[in-house]
Amino acid sequence: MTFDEGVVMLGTGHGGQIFAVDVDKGRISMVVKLDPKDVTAMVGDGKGKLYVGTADQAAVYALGAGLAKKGTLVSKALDAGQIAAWGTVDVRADVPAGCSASIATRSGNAAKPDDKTWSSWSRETPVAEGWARVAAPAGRFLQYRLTLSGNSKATPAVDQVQLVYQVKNLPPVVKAVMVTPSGPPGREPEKGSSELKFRMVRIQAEDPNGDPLRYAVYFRRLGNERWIELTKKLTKPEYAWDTTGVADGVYEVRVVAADAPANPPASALEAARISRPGVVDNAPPTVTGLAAKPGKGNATLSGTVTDAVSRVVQIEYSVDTNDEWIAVLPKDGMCDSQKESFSLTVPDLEPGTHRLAVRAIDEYKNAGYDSVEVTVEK
Ligand SMILES: [Ca+2]
Ligand SMILES: [Ca+2]
Ligand SMILES: [Ca+2]
Repeated sequence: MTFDEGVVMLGTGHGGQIFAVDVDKGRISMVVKLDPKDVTAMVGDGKGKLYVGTADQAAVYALGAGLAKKGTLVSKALDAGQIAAWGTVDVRADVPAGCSASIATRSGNAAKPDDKTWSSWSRETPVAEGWARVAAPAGRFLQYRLTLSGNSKATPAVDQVQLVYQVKNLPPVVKAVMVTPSGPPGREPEKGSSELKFRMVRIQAEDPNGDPLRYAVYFRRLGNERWIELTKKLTKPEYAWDTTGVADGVYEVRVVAADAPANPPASALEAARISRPGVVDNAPPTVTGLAAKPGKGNATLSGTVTDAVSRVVQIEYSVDTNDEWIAVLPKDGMCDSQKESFSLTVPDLEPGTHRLAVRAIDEYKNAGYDSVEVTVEK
């Protein structure tokens, strides 16, 4: 580092660059980039000459105070993240009379600009004329090169380079469509009740361009061709499907995600995904053959519970009430199928007529009932 007339000269340990920092004007400009990598020592002679010592190729350079006739600045490879069409470029520069500044561009799809796949440099475009078309072909990476020429009294100065580009629209990706049984959405399930008549459709989707997505949700019975629309303009990746009016059976849900909100109709894209098949079951199990055989101070209660589409998960009975339900084990010891038979002894019955009720619940919390009267003798 050296200091001379309000200008601090800084050399970098890496990159071999020397910067002039004008403390009064608050301006930093790169003076030169040397081929050796490390600037290790600098000294000024007080008359405008700067001596620079370098390592990694040891050398001593003498930089004069005069202005260079010509200089170029090559940018690093700018990354658009994906293949982009390059639009226009604007270079904000101060180009004094007798000086000139021009820009050239090249593009490629590999991060390293010297890759063979890169285009060659475009022709030089003068920067004074405002927004100019970028001549480089479409590609993910772009490099620009500024060429500045001065006379011996003045040089151009570049403040800012602005580039406009547009990435290609890519379709959204629907990663998953999950459908889970649910009670009424937004309501705390009452303890142990509330049939699972809703299906929460949860969508995992994203757009490589970061476009906001809009979803359409459809359903169909497994084996049917035609999809039935549930909603078309969903913006949240979640939908509560009320299956109340839907016949019991196995269904699929299809989600179409579109990036239309962020793209004009001609270039908007969409993607679809179908959920795993899932059961809709809104009908309760049926109790058949319910019979009560009186005994001495008891009764034998028997019957069969059947559900059309899902498992019977619970069988209970009650005596002369609908509040207190007692669990019943099916004959095979486990509630694990669509049809379960049971036979049990209801103990401690006073002589007289009693009403024995049976309640059966399926996987989707639909409850079916039946009852029978029995008269116990003394
Ligand atoms: Ca998109
Ligand atoms: Ca059922
Ligand atoms: Ca069973």
